[in-house]
Amino acid sequence: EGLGEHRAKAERMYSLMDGFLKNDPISLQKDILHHVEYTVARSRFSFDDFEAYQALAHTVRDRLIERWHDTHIYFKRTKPKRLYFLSLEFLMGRSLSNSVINLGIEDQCAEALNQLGFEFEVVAEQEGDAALGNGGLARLSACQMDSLATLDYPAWGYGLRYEYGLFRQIIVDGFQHEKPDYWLNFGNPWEIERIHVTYEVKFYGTVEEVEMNGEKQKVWIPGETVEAVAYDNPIPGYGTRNTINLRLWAAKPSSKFDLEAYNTGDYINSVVNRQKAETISNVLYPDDRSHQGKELRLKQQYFFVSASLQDIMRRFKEEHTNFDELPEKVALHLNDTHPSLSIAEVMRMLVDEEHLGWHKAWDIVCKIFSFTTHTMVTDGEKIPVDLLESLLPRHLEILYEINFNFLEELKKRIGLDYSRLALLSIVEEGAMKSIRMANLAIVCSHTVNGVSKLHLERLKTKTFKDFYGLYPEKFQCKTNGVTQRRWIVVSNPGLRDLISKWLGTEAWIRDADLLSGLRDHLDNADFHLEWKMVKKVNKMRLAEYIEAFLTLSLLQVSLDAMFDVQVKRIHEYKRQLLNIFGIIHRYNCLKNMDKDSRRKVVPRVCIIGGKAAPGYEIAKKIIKLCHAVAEKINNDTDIGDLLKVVFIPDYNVSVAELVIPGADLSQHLSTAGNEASGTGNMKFLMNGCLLLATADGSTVEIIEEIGEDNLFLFGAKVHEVEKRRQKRLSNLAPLQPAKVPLHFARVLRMVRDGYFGHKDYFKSLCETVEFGFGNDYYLLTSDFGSYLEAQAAADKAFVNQDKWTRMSILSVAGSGRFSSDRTIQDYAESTWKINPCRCPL
Ligand code: B1H
Repeated sequence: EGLGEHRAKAERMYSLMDGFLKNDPISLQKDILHHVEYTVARSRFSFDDFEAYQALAHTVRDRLIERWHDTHIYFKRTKPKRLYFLSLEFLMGRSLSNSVINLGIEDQCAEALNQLGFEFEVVAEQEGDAALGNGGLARLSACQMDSLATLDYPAWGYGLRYEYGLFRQIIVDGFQHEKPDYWLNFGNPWEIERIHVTYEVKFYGTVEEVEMNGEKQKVWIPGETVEAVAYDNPIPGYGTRNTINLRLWAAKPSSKFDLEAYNTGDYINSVVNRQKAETISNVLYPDDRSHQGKELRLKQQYFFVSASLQDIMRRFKEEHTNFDELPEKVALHLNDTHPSLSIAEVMRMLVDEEHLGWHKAWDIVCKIFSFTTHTMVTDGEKIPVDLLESLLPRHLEILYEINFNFLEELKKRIGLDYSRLALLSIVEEGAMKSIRMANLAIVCSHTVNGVSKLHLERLKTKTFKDFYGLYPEKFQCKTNGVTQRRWIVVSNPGLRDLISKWLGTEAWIRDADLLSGLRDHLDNADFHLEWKMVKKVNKMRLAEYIEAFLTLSLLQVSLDAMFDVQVKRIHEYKRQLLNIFGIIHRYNCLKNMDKDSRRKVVPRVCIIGGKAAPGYEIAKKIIKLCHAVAEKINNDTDIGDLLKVVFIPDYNVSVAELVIPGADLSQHLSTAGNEASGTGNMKFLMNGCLLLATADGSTVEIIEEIGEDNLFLFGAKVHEVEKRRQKRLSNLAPLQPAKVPLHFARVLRMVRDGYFGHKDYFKSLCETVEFGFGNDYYLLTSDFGSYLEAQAAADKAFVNQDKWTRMSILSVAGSGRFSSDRTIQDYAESTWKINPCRCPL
């Protein structure tokens, strides 16, 4: 009876809806106008580009929700093993273009807008970036979500909904200033607030021992409760109905918050205190590659971990009764060490709340976690024990117990070798006792992934050498990749059309290996012509952008010049300083040339962009130096179009979408052995931009695909770096300035002596590469000569446009391996053991 009633109700409701939303231009127009009037609350007779964006975004959102519902109903019905991708950072950028492309409705949307008097590109430009992450690691998460959806994997992303994303960079007088990125200001149509999906997250308090069924049990009596509210972000796959979920948590004061204070009558203070809860998810930490051990950061991490795991466990318990099934149904992936408190939290849930007993719980935990590390350095994330003790006392006990058991096991294997035991221990003793998060993640995960072959090699032989000795089977390589949907289809429509035309298919958008088919046309003159035309149009777009924001300096750039680009976070190891020194050297050469020689020079536009962490002084000085050099060179009438220097402010995902397709040459200058992978190189490669790079990270594998002849390689190789550092230090005692190449010394002296002004300010920057001071840890001195040679080779190749175009075509043709689809499929098959689960149409 109950069932019959339910069915009748369902049928009546279904008949009220008229099927799925339609995607023809007229239906889209109706929906856009509907949203103009009822969502944006503007008149359909007068709305501007931004309001058109909002209305179209809601129109697209409705369609996303439809597929997203179907996908989840389908997952629920088929109960596949699910992957939970845990990351504190996702750098999603804009969503509109990506969504309409993945939904397959771009032409219809463009036409619909057109008939309403708007232009799709202009409307799409209205959207701000979602910048909930710092750099490569965070953008990688975003690319991987796109691949997970496209390949139909039953996956969820979990993250934090920061109210302030990565700071906006503004440049005043050549100096970086940080402005808050309050990105939710104008509403966010791409998220769905789930006010009923909330969990309590607890902090502080004490641990007590109680008797339960005659056994002693630990219970955590927390001191503070905060509520986590879910915000769901649909992630559509391309060429599939599957639309997966990225669930981001926001902190809200709990209804139970501070009950005490209410009762004692301190009403005002208790309301004020409630607000403190919200600060947890307020702001993203802006330090790429460094960890601070601050309480708020730890709170963020646990808040994220606790809410996600409660959600995951609730879903598991809805479908299953026995925790033995957990490893067959749940894969938890740790994106770097940032979410690795998850390990202690799962133990706590299974032992304290589900009463499984330590050994059984441990057995399960060891089967469900996988871990990817993104760093080359040994000195990873550490959490001071003091902080943990007060914030998460029960977790600290659990971590000690995990470590105790691990060390006991270890003693059986390696004996009482205390110095080795100390190195491997999860707990670091010493002045500041702390938990080594990487050690924790390695011990408890079934797989430890490196992000390039070179990175994995480094992990095995250096960073985690001792762990590799213990668990060789855990260590695997999953070379990073980027999604060709965003990095070609969205950002380079000209190239997309050209590729599809010459391959005779769009199948490469789901299968990037097909790009190799472009080699068949390597010698076709028409193909070359069209190829060059696409680049020219993209350069024009970029030139307009540069000229628009640099109107004050009236900078004009020539389209015949080589657009030479280095965009990425500013870091000493990425050696933007080497680039600037190279530019100064080029300037010196030009100044010394006669008219005749000048005519043969390839004009350059040197473009640099990137953010420095707010507390990273040297990185900030690099930005200032770049501006100081630009001012000198750009205003030297003697130089004219031959050399221009541009700093693009506020580099982010949407700026990258404009800059990368317009670049001829891109620079990836990290001292070999420092860039775990690098992913910018892959994006430039896919866009037919030639690389000038060191043999570091994933560049080594790019060389495997396209051959050394198709990029400009320079600098010390990984195995040479240590030697050179040693040599450099042995030079210290009797200083041997003669060893410094003349060109390098001259450039350095110009900066040092104030040729570009700000002599005092640049002093400490110069010292980083000087002997007796910073000792040039990143080897700019010894790589400078080789760098200049690579630059000369690039100039030479550019003169021969035929050759250049061939190299460019071969770059794109060889980029298939660097699709995140390949990475994700590899993870799915060998690490997560999940299968595609394709929602029927
Ligand atoms: C990478 C980070 C990172 N490695 C800490 N490590 C952060 C560390 O906010 N934090 O605390 C944020 C980011 N990011 C990068 O990951 C590597 O440097 C790149 O080489 C690599 O390509 C990228 C993706 O694997």
